Amino acid sequence: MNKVIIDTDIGGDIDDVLAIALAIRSPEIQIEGITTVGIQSDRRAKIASGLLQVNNLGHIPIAAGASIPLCGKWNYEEYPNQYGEEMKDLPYHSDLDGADLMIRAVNESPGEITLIAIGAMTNLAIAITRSPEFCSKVKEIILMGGEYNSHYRECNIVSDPEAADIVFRSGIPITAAGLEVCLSLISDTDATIDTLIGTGTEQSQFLAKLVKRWKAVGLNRPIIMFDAIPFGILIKRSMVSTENKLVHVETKGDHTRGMTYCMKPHFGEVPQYEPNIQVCIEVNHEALMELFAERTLQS
Ligand SMILES: [Ca+2]
Repeated sequence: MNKVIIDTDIGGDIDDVLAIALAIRSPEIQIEGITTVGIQSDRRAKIASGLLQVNNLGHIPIAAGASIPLCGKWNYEEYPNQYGEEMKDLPYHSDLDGADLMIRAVNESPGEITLIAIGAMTNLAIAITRSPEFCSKVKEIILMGGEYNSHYRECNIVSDPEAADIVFRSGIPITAAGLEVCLSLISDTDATIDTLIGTGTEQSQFLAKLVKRWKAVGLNRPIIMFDAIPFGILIKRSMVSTENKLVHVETKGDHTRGMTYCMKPHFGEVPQYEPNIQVCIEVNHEALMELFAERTLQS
């Protein structure tokens, strides 16, 4: 059993809520709390609350976390498009902010909590800087973010590069899934809505409504399940293969701010540096999407 805190920008892209639904339906995962990040983090918390309510999991604490990044302005803004007025009275049972909910969880279960980071890493960075013992008490971080074999400013990093930099330098064991291993995790949007409606559970009706709202904002692309990979890793680590790399987050460049930069030897020399991250280089997309369909769409 893996105890997790899920740190999410739920409500922007649709994969967060679908991936958290996968976690809820996975006996390998025990959710100890959910923290939200991004513009209108309180509305995001209410969307998470809606998902927990339809699963009778209203006791799990949710904290509305950082709504601005460390540098004070989002480089990338995405409002929670799946929020609806019917959610306005949904409760979430935590007075803590995102960082303090994480700190409390690792203090209560030192060495046991995996932090799943599927949004900008602002809450994580605040927890790391706020609590001196935090890093030594976290079991590991599994995150979706960055791009490790080409140059691209991936959303979760570019949203708050300073926060990602703090996380990548923290010394906490990190496994990262970059964009390059996510793009084959595709689910047709209309087929997903049809399947969810056909499944007929309270959760599937809730998810169908959210997918329809997301579709209405007009991204005009299929669902890409970026955020399912960290949960797939927890469910079955052999679903991915990884390589140890030293990765820096670029925080200053005119054109490169928010990129992840992998150090690598170019002349066959022995690297003189210590890796800080296990980077996913291959993911069993078929197995993960099968798991997603079985556990999230059809139950
Ligand atoms: Ca996300």
